[in-house]
Amino acid sequence: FSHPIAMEGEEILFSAAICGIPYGNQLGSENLLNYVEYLTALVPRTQETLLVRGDEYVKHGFLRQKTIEAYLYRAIEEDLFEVYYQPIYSLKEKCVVSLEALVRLKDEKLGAIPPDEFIPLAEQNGTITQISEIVLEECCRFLAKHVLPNPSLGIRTIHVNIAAAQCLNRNLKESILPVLERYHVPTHMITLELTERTAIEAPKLMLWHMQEFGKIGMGFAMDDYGSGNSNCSYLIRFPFREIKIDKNMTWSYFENPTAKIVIENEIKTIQKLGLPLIMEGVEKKEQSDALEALGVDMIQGYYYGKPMPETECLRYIRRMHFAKEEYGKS
Ligand code: G
Ligand code: MN
Repeated sequence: FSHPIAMEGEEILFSAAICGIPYGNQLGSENLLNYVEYLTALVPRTQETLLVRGDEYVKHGFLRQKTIEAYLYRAIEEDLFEVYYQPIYSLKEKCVVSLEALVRLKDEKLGAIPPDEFIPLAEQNGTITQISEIVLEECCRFLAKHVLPNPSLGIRTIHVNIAAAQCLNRNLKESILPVLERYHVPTHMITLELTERTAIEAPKLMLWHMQEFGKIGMGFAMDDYGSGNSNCSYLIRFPFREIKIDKNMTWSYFENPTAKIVIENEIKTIQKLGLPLIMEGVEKKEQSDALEALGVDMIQGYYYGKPMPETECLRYIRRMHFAKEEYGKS
């Protein structure tokens, strides 16, 4: 394998890995090949032949992944996902103006499965598309039942995350719009959140999607701004309607003097572009006050509320309005 093999005039280089699997028979023959894939993906591959050996820890990780994957399929089949809503607070209007829908998954035996664990798996095996459809449907039901009949709640839009796999589908709009229509939800009441990484996977198609959605009044927010690379090019290339600065950027703003300078400039750029800005991951009052002084429009983070089930979220918003009115009177 250390020399290229000539095939129809092309030189092809193969790499190989030898996997050492202690007690492989415990995994069952149907899992063995998957385990080899899992194992080799963990190690950076070079041209040289590698010996990859899985220990108990690696095997445990593999089996956990298998269990969660099986549960994902069951959760889709049996409608076991829950949608939580996290408030997005306007520092200018001093109230909650929108919500981000966040999918949650629990199991009696497995406990709460963190989204950081099941979302990447769902992205890998393609079930993310079905999960996103479930979340969108749930948001529309929530909007129709609680938000549309109660304008005094002040909720203008719900942010819904969309995945790269969905954006590769030219019929994205055709898969989203009928759901809104079924619940009589106006298009501006759903905002689609997209990470930098997603946007760049198929940039031409993404641009076209954004224009098509723009025509029907549906906007895109850039999610996790600052977590990918070549950030400012995204601002130039794509017509985002809103920018959400990643929570890690927010945290480094308050910890690292260099990050502070860089992020302050990013904020100014976004403001000059006239784009509304949401800072994520705000956990303390001092952070909220400092960002308010910088003219940041909106804040999302534990300080203004964790992701909550719908009833709790509605109660929370009403309590915030009540507190604001009481404060106004005094
Ligand atoms: O990538 P995205 O921004 O969509 O991720 C949102 C995730 O961040 C949610 O899972 C939510 O629970 C988490 N989150 C939101 N606000 C905070 C915060 O203030 N602190 C921490 N640690 N996590 C947060
Ligand atoms: Mn998001």
